Amino acid sequence: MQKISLINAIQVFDSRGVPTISCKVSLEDGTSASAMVPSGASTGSKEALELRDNDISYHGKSVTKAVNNINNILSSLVIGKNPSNQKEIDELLISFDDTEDKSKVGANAILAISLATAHVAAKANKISLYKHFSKVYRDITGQNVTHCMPLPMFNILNGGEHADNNIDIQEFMIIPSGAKNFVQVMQWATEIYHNLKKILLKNNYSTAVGDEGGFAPSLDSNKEALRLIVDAIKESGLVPGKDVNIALDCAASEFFDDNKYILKGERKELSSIQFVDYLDDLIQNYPIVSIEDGMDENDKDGWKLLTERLGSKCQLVGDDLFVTNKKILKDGINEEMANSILIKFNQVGSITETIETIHFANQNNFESIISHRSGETEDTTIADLAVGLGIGQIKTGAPCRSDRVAKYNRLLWIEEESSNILLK
Ligand code: 2PG
Ligand code: MG
Repeated sequence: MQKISLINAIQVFDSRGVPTISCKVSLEDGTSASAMVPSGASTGSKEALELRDNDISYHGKSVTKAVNNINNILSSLVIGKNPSNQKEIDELLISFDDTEDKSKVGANAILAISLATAHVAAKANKISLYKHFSKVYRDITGQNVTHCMPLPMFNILNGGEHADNNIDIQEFMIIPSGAKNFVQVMQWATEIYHNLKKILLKNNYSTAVGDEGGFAPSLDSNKEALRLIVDAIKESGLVPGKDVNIALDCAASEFFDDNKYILKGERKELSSIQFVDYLDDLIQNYPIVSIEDGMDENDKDGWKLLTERLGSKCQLVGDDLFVTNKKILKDGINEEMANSILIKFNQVGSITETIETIHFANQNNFESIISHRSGETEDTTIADLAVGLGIGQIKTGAPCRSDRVAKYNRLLWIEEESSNILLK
């Protein structure tokens, strides 16, 4: 195998026009591949550190320190290494940093190299990236994977930190659960999306979109958002609760203050118990099968109550709660919080640690959902990660805006080229 001969990184821009890192890894024979790092807006407090310059340029958001760390420091650690040895490379970078949150060199710097290394290794071995990810999973865990196409959660109505409207719940997503293949998944999702646009227009609501490509109208309540989505599903000739289900990401940490869940859009202030009742009521009245971050990340009692009350009838996903961190997930499982985990590799900062967390979730019967960030690029690595690790679910925004659609388009090509890979 050709060894790594050069690593270089530059500052590029994400879907919000905010600086991020693009990193290219080259091998001795000139083979090269690059990858880009995403960035969140509603971040969990225990996420690995995204190193930014915090000076006057780019409103403090430039990433030249992280870029320089790659070019001037980290590159020398991995030059000469075999790019197929993902774990060895990630561990070298992690141990050089030697902080809990990767704050010395930046999780964005480490992840950029980690991702680009996987891409160049797949290219050098002349295999698809998803097949390479299966190999890396086997190297790290000793276990084989059955490939599958993931079922997406399409975020078609945006609120919270991702939109300038009055909706408190951050993401209203549709899941085309009854579709027979990924082509049909996309047809249903886009038809519903465009019917929702027509319904919003008919009601004189805005059809401007939020950070993840979903519509961002101001509405009377979260229930109104759900009603409009159910109407759009029916208008598409599909049956809510059978063909298409609904998932929510409350991102509740963003509206939890002074021990209260403050729904500004509905002028409500709810205790943890009352907010669990509120979510229970939504589940009973709408075909909701999954709720992410239903409680604030530090409201442990709220999470336990939510899991006890709704855990048997709904997927409860920990995002800010677990931040893709195996240790934090372990504690959460012991305390009986949630029943599944959202996976974002920039929350933890390397492919190896991401895979270790997914493996731990698998061993504990926790479902994993592979996820984008609200600040994205045209990088499609997460599509291959989902297929290669046999993860049945992905969320990567609305079927709108290239930063979101790029991942869905990549999945369409994977299905086209490998007809034996089926929806989970
Ligand atoms: C989330 C994500 C992605 P952000 O909360 O799940 O949808 O948002 O990247 O802003 O954390
Ligand atoms: Mg979330």
